[in-house]
Amino acid sequence: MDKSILDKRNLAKLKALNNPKVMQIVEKYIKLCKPAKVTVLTDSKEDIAYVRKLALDNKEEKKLAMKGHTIHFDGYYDQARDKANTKVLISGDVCLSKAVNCGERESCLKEIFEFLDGVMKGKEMLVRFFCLGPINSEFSIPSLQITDSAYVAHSEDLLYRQGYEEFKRLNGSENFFHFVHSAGRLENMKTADIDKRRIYIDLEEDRVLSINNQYAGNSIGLKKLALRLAIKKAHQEDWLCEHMFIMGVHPEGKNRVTYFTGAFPSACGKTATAMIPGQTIIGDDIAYLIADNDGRVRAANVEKGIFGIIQDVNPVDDPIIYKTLATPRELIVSNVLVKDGKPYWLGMGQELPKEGFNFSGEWKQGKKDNDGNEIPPAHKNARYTIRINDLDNTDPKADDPKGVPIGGIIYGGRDSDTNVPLYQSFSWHHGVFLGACIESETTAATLGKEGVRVHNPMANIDFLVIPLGIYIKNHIKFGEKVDMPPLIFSTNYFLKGKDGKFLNEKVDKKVWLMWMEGRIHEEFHAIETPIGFIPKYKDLKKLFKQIFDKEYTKEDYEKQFTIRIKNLLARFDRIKEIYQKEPGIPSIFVEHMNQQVKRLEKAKEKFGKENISPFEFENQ
Ligand code: SPV
Ligand code: MN
Repeated sequence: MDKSILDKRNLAKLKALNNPKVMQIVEKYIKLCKPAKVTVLTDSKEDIAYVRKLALDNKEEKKLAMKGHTIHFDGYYDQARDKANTKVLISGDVCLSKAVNCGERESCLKEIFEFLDGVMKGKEMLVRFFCLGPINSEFSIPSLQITDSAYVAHSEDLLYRQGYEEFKRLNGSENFFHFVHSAGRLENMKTADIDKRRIYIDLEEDRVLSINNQYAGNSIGLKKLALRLAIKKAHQEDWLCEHMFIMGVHPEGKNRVTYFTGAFPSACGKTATAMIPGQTIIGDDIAYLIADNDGRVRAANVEKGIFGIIQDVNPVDDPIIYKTLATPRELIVSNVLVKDGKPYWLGMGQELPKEGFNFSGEWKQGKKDNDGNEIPPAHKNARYTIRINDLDNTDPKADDPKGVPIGGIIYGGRDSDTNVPLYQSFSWHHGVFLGACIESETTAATLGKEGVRVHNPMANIDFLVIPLGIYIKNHIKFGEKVDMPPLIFSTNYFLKGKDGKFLNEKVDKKVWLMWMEGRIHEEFHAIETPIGFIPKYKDLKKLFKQIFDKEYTKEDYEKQFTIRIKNLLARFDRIKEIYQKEPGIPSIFVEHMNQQVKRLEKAKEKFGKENISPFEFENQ
């Protein structure tokens, strides 16, 4: 190895790990990417500070007026996850699933290795070590990140636990993930060759290769790229790897905490749920779930930070995050509007300047892009990156190596006209069915058109690397393995009335949460409907009064909880069609689908109408 590229000091840091595979990987990508210089980083404060400074020196980040705050811009066409160019590499013609975007391994590797060849010429390669999950625990997965982006490496310091020491604990084992990323050729610090953006998931080598991008959902190895590798690992080792938050729910006046996980498609209220006032947060995006020896499900946060959507974070709707973003600390914001060193975003609760600097460069109100579309002041998918323990509501068990026992699982979606705001599944199996039937309208978190209704089982479809049938089977088996499976609930915060207005206030989710928590402790009865158990009016009325001192009317309840048979049947028709094309769907799932449709048809016949009031089910 050329000593002017990898000097003695950096080499020594690698050697101290005593891990031949780490050495091989680093050497391989030095040879291929041809960086001018390689810097190996440990968990030391000095090394972490080095990365932070490098992001500024490289101009990948700029200081904002508030101490510790920096701004990063992704390119104009690099503002969200690129689903089309993210592929799971498959050898031969193994049939995965309609839902999984696959590429032929050999030709994809050939392509991306060509793109990677010399891509770091004149640049500095950073070699970093992190740990997915709490360190030194059952959940830990050591991960090696190689990148030429100091922004990526800096973000990972905020988002993941340090892992250099974890690699030492590996004792030379090859059991780790690795990620190679390059932002590619840069113009004004933006990726120039966006048309050559590729993210290839190579399950055979437990690695992901990602090139020509900067947006964190594409670039940061440990986030959505590791999620894909971990889904395969979980499948092989009989645990679950989910696109879920973890939170502690604390009902008022009761001396207890009940932990929940929740899976919501991107930009559908997942972080907002985990941040409901008065509760505690463990994680907002990715969870590992294991069945413990006491017959319980335990979950741990894979991350230690939040890469959250900044739109609509304001003192009224998100007071805790707003305060964190408005006080000095180390944090990164991306793709917002900057004027005089201050960041501005959509829905922040104040008027935005008419000009400044944003993801399109110098910006003035009315500026249009090349396609003639007006450029908003800040991108809808603009984000903030913070440490979770910088929030006032961090759960004391956030880093517990044992994780936390899970009492409930919530599946959410964005649905304007079909699902009631809240219901509970009849059983674990029915709950798996419910999660596997999530349908949601697309958002700005992925490239492409917004507002299109798509099927998104367990909100995890974008990240699946195993056939959907196997994934569902794993969920079914997982619940059978434990004595006390969590109760499974469904929420929909986006139901609209005939006038097109939302039927619920944003804050109502706190009431739903307290009802779910109470159900786990057998404090509420419920009404049986064809889709599952829904809350009784009297219980919600009490909760609204207790929590918000608000009169919750019968009319509101009835509008929200009417069972919309026609829309539900249409929805299950759509989903049935998707599953009919999927190989290997477990028979128990098909059975649930058939029973579900039958129950809806029976109710339609019995009540002789398409929209049935919850009171009718209560009185039957
Ligand atoms: C999501 O889109 O689900 C996110 C952000 O959590 S990203 O990192 O882009 O996946
Ligand atoms: Mn996510």
